[in-house]
Amino acid sequence: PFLLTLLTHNVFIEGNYWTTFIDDTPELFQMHLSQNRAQKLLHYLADLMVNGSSIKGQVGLPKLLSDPIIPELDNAPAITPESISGLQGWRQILLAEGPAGFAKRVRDFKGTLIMDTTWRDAHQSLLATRVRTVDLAAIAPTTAVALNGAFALECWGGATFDVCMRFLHEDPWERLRTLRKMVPNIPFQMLLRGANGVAYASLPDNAIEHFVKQAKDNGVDIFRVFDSLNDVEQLAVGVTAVKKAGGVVEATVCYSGDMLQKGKKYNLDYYLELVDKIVAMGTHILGIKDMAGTMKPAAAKLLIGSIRAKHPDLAIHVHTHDSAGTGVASMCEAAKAGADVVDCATNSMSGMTSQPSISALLNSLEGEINCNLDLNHVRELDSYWAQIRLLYSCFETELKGPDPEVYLHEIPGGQLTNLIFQAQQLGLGEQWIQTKKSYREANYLLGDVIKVTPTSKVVGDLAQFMVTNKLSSDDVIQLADTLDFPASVLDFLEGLIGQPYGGFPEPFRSKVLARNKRRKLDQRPGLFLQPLDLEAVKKELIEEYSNVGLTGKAIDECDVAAYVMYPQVYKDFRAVKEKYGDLSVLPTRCFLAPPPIGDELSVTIEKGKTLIIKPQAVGELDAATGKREVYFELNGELRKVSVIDNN
Ligand code: 3PY
Ligand code: ZN
Repeated sequence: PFLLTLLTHNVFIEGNYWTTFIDDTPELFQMHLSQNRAQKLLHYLADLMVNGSSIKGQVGLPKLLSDPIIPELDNAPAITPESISGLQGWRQILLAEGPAGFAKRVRDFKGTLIMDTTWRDAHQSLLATRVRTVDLAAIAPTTAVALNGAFALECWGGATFDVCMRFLHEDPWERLRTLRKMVPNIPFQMLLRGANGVAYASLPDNAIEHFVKQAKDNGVDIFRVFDSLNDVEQLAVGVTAVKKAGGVVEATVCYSGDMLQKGKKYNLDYYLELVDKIVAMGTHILGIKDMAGTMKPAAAKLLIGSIRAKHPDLAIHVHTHDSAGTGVASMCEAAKAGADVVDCATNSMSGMTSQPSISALLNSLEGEINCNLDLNHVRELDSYWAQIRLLYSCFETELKGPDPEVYLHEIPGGQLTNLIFQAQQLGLGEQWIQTKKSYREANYLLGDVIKVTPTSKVVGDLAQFMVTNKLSSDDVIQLADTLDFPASVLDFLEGLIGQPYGGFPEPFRSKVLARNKRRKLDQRPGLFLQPLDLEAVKKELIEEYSNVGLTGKAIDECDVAAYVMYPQVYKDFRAVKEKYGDLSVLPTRCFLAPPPIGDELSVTIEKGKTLIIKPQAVGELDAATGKREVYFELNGELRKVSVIDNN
């Protein structure tokens, strides 16, 4: 096609060209780029029309068939770039006063601030993390105005980094930069898995520092850092990285189980001791992360009240999931006991495995505690998310109400949805009952561990292994030196995820490790990893990708960080981008579902360059090639794409 563009260009046709033609005629190159991009997008759409969606986890089609409508806010400043750039929110305080000053101002605020998790944890927990950047960016300016008084938007990290590249075929760094430009006034928070970054196992310390620096430089303000075993050594890796990058440190305690029950391993004394260690390490804000939603209202009152009494000047930020249906009550108690910030999600993206509803919380605290938000704006903003929930309905699980069994199985919100989804494909009957029972048993077999990514995956893998092989807890103990356990279980027992509180279960650990010829680490795994040669990685990526196609861009530090975190996922992401171009420009309804024949799509591939695409027809199957031709009108011209029919 490049040659064709060249040959049909006027200068060529007229015959007066010269050797520096391409340099002197950049619009030609540009024209070719656009045509190339358009062709790649048509290829994606044609594939979708012939073979259907290949996005993992998708069951059926979106329930919203039109593009979502952006709500108007009553009694609010007009939403223009100028008015948004003039907004004064908590981010302006952070920029003016720095992380320590910001934390002090948060602590001094008379009331309880809200962090909205809709852009990260809520869709991670309810919609398999599948919400795309276009749908976040479309509502970003309205959000900047509606939630101007919020402590932060949680919008990055956790599973979003991996899922962006792996399933949505988009660049997580680009997402961060796009949203940052649109929301200059509300701090952005990310979830960092301590020494694991946003991956599932420890990376060398210098890789974590490099990743965190890019995150800070590209738009993250506040870093919630946790370790999946509450291992302080592991936690410190993330905390040190955030301090070096100049971010706000929110070092976090993971809350597991129900501390009100007698005889529990994780009780009030355990948490208070851990908080003391975190305070000694130095944190701007303390995070309390109840990832399974097992912190009952009375526990929230006792825990937050006790920390507040011991550390009157410490800013405290509390996170929960609503799996048991008590999230609003727990966050109300946390607020009353002295929490400075609590987490909620927009109403249509709240409840069950997600965070509690923001309006439910504001209404519950009305007249008692000031949360610095306008209830009407919160309601108006939510009408967008009601549509988005329908748009992504094909990633919903069959969870219809609260699960009070969460106090027994203690499965974190996001994982609960995943496990239900898997069991759902088998009918959600006996399999699901067994999974929950085995998860509980697997936790005790492993020594009653804190369960959150990645330890929750270890427990989940062991539980599924038990269900599949019909093993009871006793069987696992008896057969420990003969069974082929999942790799994640071996990694955990070796010490590759860190050191659990109270030690590893014995003799179970020794038996399993001996059979598998694995070491026993008793220090954090990062101490055994060589620093990564990041310059060499960059060179390798430049060599690999600098000549790839016309959709590529120069390799930068963000590419290096993405590759280091997820090497294969990054490579696959680049391959999909080479094949289809930048898919993030497609509206979600035709990213997930084939556009109907005769439909008209308007796709902006770059500023000022919009494609009008009309699918026209899908041709007959060519038995010899196994292909079909798909016809489109592109900006008024007929185009044809051949794709293999995989059906
Ligand atoms: C994550 O690590 O992605 C989590 O959401 C943990 O709760
Ligand atoms: Zn969470």
